[in-house]
Amino acid sequence: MMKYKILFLLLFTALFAQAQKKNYAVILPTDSESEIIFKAANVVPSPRQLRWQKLELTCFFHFGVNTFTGNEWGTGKEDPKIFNPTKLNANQWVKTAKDAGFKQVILTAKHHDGFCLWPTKTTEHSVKNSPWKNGKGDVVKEVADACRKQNMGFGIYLSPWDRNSKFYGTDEYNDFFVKQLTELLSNYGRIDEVWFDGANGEGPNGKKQVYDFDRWYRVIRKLQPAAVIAIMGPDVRWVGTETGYGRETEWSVVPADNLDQAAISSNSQKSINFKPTGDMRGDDLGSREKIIHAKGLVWYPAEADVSIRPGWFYHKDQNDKIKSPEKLLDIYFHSVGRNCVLLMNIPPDKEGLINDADIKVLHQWTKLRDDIFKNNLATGAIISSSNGIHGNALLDKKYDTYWTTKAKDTSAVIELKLKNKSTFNVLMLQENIAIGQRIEKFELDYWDGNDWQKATEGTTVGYKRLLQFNNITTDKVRLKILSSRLNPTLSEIGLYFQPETGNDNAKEKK
Ligand code: FUL
Repeated sequence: MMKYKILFLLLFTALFAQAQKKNYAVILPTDSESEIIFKAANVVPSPRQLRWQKLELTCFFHFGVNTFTGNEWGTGKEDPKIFNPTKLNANQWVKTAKDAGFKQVILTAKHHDGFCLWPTKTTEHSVKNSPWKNGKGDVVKEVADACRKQNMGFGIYLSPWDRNSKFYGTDEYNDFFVKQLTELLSNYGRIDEVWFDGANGEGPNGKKQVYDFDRWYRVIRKLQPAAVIAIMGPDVRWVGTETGYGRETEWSVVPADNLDQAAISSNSQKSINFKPTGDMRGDDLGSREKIIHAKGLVWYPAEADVSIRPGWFYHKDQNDKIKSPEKLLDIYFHSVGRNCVLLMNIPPDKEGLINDADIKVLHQWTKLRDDIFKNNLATGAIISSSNGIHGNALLDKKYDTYWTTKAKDTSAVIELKLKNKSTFNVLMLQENIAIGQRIEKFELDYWDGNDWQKATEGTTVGYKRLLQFNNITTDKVRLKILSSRLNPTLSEIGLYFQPETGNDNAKEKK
């Protein structure tokens, strides 16, 4: 009986500790360095951030008047009559994305030109004044419905910078923007991501607009509480380039010094709202050196955006400049494989279809990924780690179960005796970020018959880490976790073989 009481108490304490975890931490002036590191190791994603991170692959659709003018940034003076996709088929867009492994799409409901892809009540500058479907069409609805039908997430891009609205530059613009947001968040079912672009080309003598971000966030939280707010928003950070590459060391916990400390302390919510300020482009955002001087910490994970083409919008003369399948594979390794979510843009053409040239590349890219990741050569390995527990969780294909160390040790060695002698050149690791991001340094060694040799090494892991290295043939490897902010966790481990693709991937290999 006593045994059950203790078990119950332990379970209750564990659940309580879990429920206590937040996606931010307040740092007190009296906190020591080790207390700050402990706090950082216990910051976790909010449920909406965790759902988003698990998507790995998300897809952008840039579509609008620019598709018809050939511009990248419209002026806002375009005649709505130019918008006339003759074969628009949103099911084809979403199917193309789904077939390539994407889990969610984001549509440019309004780009900087202010042209709205839905028949909004807020402006005449929209599809309702275009010849497309005699002004009765609604691109947002067609894409939202296609996503629902094909079980894909759906998000919207609504550009804060609006070169058409007569309100831009006045207080009324915030009311106008809230009305647009309200329409989009009320009439199209579930919205999973709201993307606020930071771009503004007004220049020093242009219109000045103060965006009421706090109000916008409140509207989103009220109407679509599950949606993440990206870029100029509190949930998802812009990785800092538009190349699709994440940092070698990518921490999801970063300083949040612009947070209102008093508000956080009294905040009973599980996650907070804050506007990103400061430089998010540096090489190092979350190392010990960065966080020990912080006043607050926040879970703020990176999204790596990139276009499959040179431009964000479709231009016919770029049909032969689509990134190669090998380049896209390299991007995959350095975005998803570096603790980021990839947001890849595939712009529909003037007819309103994803072009065959893009589809062809996407098929080849998907095949390259499948060929590598279909066969985990660690499957069936015998796992041992002297100071670790739940080793079997590493190969059970379940993200939520995880290996960790017994007495909260911050280093460990995990040995894998492979089922067969195998040749591999890719390592995959996944930390259980629902517990926190902790691993700071690791190394993979292999047994060459006489001794241990280093295969590769890395710093952060996070949701997913992929490392490529030269071919290794062995039946025994060991993963050394050399440094961690608290007891490390690992959900999954994988060893894969990447066949030579004849590209210059090798230079990325270690
Ligand atoms: C940028 C914009 O200016 C581009 O046109 C594009 O939408 C990209 C995703 O973000 O800031």
